[in-house]
Amino acid sequence: MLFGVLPPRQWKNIVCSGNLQGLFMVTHKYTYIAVIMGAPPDKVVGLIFREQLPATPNPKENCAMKNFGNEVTGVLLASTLRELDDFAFAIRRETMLELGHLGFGHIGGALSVVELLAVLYGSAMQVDPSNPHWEERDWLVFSKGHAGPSLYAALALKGFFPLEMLKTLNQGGTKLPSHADRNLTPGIDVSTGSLGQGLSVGLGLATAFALDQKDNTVYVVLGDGECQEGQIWEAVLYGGNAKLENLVVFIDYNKQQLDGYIDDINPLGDLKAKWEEFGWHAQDVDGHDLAAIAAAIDTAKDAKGRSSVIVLHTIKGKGCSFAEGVALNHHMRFTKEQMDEAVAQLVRERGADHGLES
Ligand SMILES: Cc1ncc(C[n+]2csc(CCOP(=O)(O)OP(=O)(O)O)c2C)c(N)n1
Ligand SMILES: [Mg+2]
Repeated sequence: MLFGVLPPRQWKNIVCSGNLQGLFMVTHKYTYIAVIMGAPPDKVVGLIFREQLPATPNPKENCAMKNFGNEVTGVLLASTLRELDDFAFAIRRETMLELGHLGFGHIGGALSVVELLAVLYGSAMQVDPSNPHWEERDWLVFSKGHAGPSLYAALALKGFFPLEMLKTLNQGGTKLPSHADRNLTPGIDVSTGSLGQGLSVGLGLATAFALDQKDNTVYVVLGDGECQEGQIWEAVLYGGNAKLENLVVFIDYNKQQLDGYIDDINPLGDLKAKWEEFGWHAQDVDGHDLAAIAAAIDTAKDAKGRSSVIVLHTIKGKGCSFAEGVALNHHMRFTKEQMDEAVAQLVRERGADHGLES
């Protein structure tokens, strides 16, 4: 734990005037607890830096932030984080109920990206649920389209369509097919499911927005198994050279693909180092840490002159008792009772985490 004096900075999400000073402590590689003088301490939970602090800052130096050459670019409020936490919980719960209603589906890969979806639709993305084709919106290319169920849950909770519709998942005449389809579902920008293509689509979109001098940001979500596709690496080469500041790519590095563990089939190794080698601004992040994801997106958007990738270290099947930690959890069959029990367990564990009675 490290304390120091925080010099005045540009704050994005907090109103303050005069010479702002505060105390900070380093508790995590990416997330920093701060007490801002004059602001209720429980309101500020994190500061967002342009670059991360050194892994082991010297506590003997009573150092100000500037000693690390870091620039604070934003403040994460407790209320924002609480909202994101509630949103992530709701997305996970609705995804499980949605799949439980159907009795089978891509549960593993849907649940590993829940926190990412919560940050994207809860704070990062500019979208208008009442006008899905709003011209100024940010675009999401959900390249691992088989994880559609959690994206549908996020879109429904955000208000793009009624929650009731989730019960029609993958059934005849539905607007919510197994894989994402832009012609059917409000809020889906690009049809996906044929793995390997989404990064190329995202690069094309980002290039077009840049040429048109538009402010839209393009987000792309790739699977780790998907990164074994040849087309991905052709696109990584182009993306490194194209230096698209309006593009943020995520890799859901859940270490599992369709039929087993990545390391047993075709290891990907250090993805951050590989993309960096191709010229990208790259970050490794805990993909279930909401504050870390939010901070990483902020840092990515501030990375000048480079396209950005965020490698999310995640757990396939996260939060579902019969799927998490299971080798073959890519596509599973389950009974409604099994899923109801798993949802009940999820609710109990959340209660325990929050110090509530179950
Ligand atoms: C081009 C192509 N080949 C094969 C498939 C079948 N397929 C669907 S999901 C999947 C595994 C994807 O693994 P990963 O990218 O790690 O996604 P996760 O399920 O872990 O999210 C495969 C091979 C496909 N959809 N597209
Ligand atoms: Mg995977």
